Amino acid sequence: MTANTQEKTPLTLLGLGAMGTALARTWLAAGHPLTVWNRTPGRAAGLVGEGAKPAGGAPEAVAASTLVVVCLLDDASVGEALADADLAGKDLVNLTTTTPAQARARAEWARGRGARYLDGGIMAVPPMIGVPEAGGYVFYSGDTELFEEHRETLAVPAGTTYVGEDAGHAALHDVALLSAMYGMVAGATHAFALIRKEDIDPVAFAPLLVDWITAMAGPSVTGTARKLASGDYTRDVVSNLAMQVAGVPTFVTTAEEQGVSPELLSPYFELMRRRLALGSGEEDLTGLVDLLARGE
Ligand code: FVH
Repeated sequence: MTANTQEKTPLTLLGLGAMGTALARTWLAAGHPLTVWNRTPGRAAGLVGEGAKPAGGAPEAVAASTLVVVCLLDDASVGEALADADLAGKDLVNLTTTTPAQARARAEWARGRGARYLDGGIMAVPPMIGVPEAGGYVFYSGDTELFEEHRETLAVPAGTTYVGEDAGHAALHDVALLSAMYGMVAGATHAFALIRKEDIDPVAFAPLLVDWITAMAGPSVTGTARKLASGDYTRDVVSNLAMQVAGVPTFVTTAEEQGVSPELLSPYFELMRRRLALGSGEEDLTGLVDLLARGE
């Protein structure tokens, strides 16, 4: 241990998977007295060597500290793990990835058992935990007072970004950002497939792809946000929808020529065509947000 444990908030951590173990190490290194529990007991062994106190069961682990952090596989495992624990007077922080509705239901469930509740969505992978320069952080939402009281402790493994009282909003931010990531990765997957059978080195191609995605991401995301906020989708349009839809056959035909399935891009092109059919040719791609959200 590297710091004076007497000044640090004691806490309990349930779940010693890849993420739970990474979290635990940072609190131990920062000098927090830490009680740990994992369904499969063997996973606590290394952490006990680093100063963690193992609990015989989840109820015992919960009883050990006021601040209880949970990082389990999914919402069902949280319910199972805490089924027999006395949560009265506890500050429950749930870092398990869930849906917004599951987070709201879990907040109600915790409040009904006498606990304050904070939900978290981790925007990091385990190697980024405890490495501030890696840029990882956690979205938090739910009980503001709980967040403020434990802010310093929660900031030990990664940065903190509080997004409001609604317990579902941390999960919503988390899933929204990860969804955007999958869209980006899907685009890169298609791009690599296009060059796959050619004499093009994917390693040389990669920085071209990264630079292009990076250059496009900022203006595209910020521009869409501004247009959504103003309600005017035709202002400051750089590449209008009519021009972009006219280019769709080039993308589809190139995929055919390269023997690549267009299945990742086709749904997006279909949305573009539907928006154009509504008479939105002078807009950019912002209107597709409404097509998705309203199902027009
Ligand atoms: N690892 C990652 O890259 C991502 C980064 C972003 C956030 N996620 C979420 O974090 C939660 C935990 O993820 P993890 O990486 O620690 O996951 P695993 O290594 O698979 O460990 C799962 C732990 O959950 C325990 N567990 C599973 N089912 C139950 C149950 N019914 N009752 C009690 N515990 C359960 C499991 O225990 P065991 O299998 O060792 O007995 C592990 O401790 C997760 O929501 C990610 O989406 C990680």
